[in-house]
Amino acid sequence: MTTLNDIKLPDNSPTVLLLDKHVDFIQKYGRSEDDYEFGMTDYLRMSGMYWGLTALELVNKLHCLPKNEVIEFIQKCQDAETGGISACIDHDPHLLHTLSAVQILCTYDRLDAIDVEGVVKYVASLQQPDGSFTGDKWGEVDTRFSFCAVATLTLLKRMDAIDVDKAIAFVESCKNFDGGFGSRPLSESHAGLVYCCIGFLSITGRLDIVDRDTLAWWLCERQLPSGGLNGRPEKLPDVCYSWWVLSSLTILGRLHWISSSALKTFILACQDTETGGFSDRPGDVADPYHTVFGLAALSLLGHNSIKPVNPTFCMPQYVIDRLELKPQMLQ
Ligand code: GRG
Repeated sequence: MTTLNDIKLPDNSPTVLLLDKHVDFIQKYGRSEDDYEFGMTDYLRMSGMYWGLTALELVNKLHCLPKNEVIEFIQKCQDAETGGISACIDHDPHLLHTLSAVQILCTYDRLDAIDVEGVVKYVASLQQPDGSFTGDKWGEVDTRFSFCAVATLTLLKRMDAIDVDKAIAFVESCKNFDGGFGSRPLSESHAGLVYCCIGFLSITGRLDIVDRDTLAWWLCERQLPSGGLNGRPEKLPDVCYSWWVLSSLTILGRLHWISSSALKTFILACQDTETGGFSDRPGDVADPYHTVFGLAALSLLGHNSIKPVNPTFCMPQYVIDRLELKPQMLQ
């Protein structure tokens, strides 16, 4: 049931984690060419693979996916000319899918499977004179792409390939009076973009730019009476914001400012008891995107069946530890 800008959790909502069902859901998702989802998700298949694979590894079931097939698919998605990686074979490369592919390969410890220098060249080619990044050759600028660029280069240990100071100046210019960040200068604060900018600033070691208390307060105001979080004022709660908001609060050291128990109740209520997987809100159709961010948020809340997740990269913490990144990149 929907009330004004919030929902009421159904009385029969699940209250425990349905782990086996989620593993089954991810394993089966989009495997059949006859599936509606299979054709539907071509344009985001690489990120979809990152969501599914990360969800499985967080619950220690990565072996359920065909590792060699996944790696071969990534190799076929790297564009020989630009070095960028696409969502799907024969699509144009995009920064978002390039990051997803690098995240998958780091998790498998198989960065050697792609042309790493090609990726570095591609990311650097997307930086603009004002320090911002476009997502691809078509030129849309967004702070999401600033995050994707520095996250990719950090995982590849090649931050030297871009002008980091200019990149920081652009992200700083997207800061708003409420402490939040938008997609471009003067754009409305949005929790998804707050995550991108806080993640970016944690990687670049410039969290000093953030008005921590003002922003953490704005993030806490995202929690609604249902326990769920929205992405901006007057919007409905959605499980994915459990991740975008919680990861930001974790990086800012203010996770305890929201009600964890109310949020946990909301997240668990978004599980599909029949198919497995999580949906945006109770009763909606489950998908891998909401499933990984539901599980990752529960990990930040300390759920003991889920591996620790890194709040900046949304990858298992042990993978980030294995990379031995510099301390400021681990905040
Ligand atoms: C490695 C985890 C990870 C992410 C990569 C792409 C990216 C970086 C982050 C995405 C952040 C995000 C969700 C941005 C949201 C952009 C936006 C303005 C969405 C607005 O969508 P609406 O209007 O949603 O459909 P609301 O909930 O505001 O109604």
